[in-house]
Amino acid sequence: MRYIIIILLTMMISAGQELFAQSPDIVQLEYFFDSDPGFGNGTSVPVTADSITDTTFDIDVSGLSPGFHTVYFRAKDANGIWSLTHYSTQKVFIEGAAFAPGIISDITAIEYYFDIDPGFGNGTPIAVTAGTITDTDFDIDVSGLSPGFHIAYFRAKDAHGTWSLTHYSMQKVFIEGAASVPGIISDITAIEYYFDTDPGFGNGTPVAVTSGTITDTDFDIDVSGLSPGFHTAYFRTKDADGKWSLTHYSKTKLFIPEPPVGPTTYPDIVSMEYFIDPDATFGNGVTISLTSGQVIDTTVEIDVSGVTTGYHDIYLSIKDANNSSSLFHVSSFEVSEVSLKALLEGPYNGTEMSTTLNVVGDLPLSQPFNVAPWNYQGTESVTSIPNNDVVDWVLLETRNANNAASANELTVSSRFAAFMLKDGSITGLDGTSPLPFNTHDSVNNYVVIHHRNHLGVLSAQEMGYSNGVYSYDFTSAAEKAYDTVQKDLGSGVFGMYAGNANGDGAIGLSDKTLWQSQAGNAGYQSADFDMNGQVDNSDKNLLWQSNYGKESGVPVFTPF
Ligand SMILES: [Ca+2]
Ligand SMILES: [Ca+2]
Repeated sequence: MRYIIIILLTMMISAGQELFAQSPDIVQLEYFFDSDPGFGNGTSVPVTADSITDTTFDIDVSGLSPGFHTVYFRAKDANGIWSLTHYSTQKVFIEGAAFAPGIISDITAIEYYFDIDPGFGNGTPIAVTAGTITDTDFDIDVSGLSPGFHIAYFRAKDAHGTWSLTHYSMQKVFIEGAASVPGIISDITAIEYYFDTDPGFGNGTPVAVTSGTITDTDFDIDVSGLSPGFHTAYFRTKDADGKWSLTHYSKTKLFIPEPPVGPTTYPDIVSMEYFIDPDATFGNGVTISLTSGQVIDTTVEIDVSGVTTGYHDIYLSIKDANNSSSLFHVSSFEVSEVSLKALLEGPYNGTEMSTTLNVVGDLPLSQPFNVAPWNYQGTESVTSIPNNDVVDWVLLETRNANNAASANELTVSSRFAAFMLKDGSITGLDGTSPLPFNTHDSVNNYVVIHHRNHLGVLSAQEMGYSNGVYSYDFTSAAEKAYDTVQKDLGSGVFGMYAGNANGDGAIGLSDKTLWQSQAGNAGYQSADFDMNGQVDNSDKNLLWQSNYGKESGVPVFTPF
């Protein structure tokens, strides 16, 4: 066999020689295998003396043992200096001496072992029929193996005594626990879990489990000790033999959020004020008295005097002990008024109503409707009648109904006493301001006006609404009162019928009876229909008699 090696050698300049000087000629070339026999003792290669040698030569491998060998080369120059020894990266492979080239030897032995190589020939032998190809099934003996996973390794030897590479089975051998009865699955007696890092078998957090070969159980895992971020939960079970299962993990990671940032305690709230449609600068609102604390639970009366009619917003500004303030929108509200106008037939003189009872001081200072049939318990009262235009008290009701016909007493949404002035306008207790309207119903607002000795009237339509003002004028038409129950007072004005001494829904004989009992009396008398301070014949003859039989149009609930 010949190996052909091509080499190119350039002698390196030896120490002491001048740089760039002409290199001395190469005069000798030798090679050897594997072990250096010493300079000049290698196998010599013929070479023509030159400073650069480019030569092709055969190497003699006849004396080499089977296997891989490394070839080394070196050259000597005319000064007797040897070059560095080079080696070929291409190794020389010599087949086994006894081999007949091209003939594959028979496989004569197979052995296997588990996990740890006992050395060639020391594995467990398998019976084999000699042949160049061995296809054989065999049992492997696992009787000596400890519980757990094991890897089986295999190798074969040929007729020349050469071992194959060692192979291993990808399929691992699993040996159950020593106490197991083969074929019988032990009960699961414990489940445990842990997060992220294995604390060791038996050191996880235990889960209550009912013994059984199959355990299908839901359980809570305690994440209270976990740091923020993602965590993996691991689970495993233990059987009655004390063997632990493989450790499984949940593919769904747990995410523990960062705890909220900020102080766990807050500075006390030290002051509050409210604003209506605010100029939101703290200090410009209305101060709310409070005791400093973390939580303020208080009820505040909002002063809306001077607030224009219409919708408004209430804001609350809160300041804490650190002098930080916050503005909150609390709610919206409407300041509304009722602007009503009606006339009483009795005191009406063709132009306006008489104020005689007021002038002579007969008007009571508290609302007079706290008796039957009104039984209104309102506390409206004044220290004095506010002005000379006041004619008398009236009782107002707002009624929230789908239509006037169904606006009976069960639909009353608010009641309040007020003053009627001589021009028919109705005011609050100051005698000038429109009535504040406290009902929160913004639709279906009908209104009723009661008077102590006239027939009450119900608005035939809902009150009109504009910019917070609910208004209704009964005086412009008889039909402005529901059921057209108003008297024509001439000159295009209409008013409530007089003659109803007992204040009920009709002018009848009982009213005359009351007149009879009061006839001749002076003062604030229910039968003084013309309200001149005297109960006399003109009250009966001019008013009661002409209106006898009239009934109020104000609907009354009628149970069926
Ligand atoms: Ca009556
Ligand atoms: Ca009278």
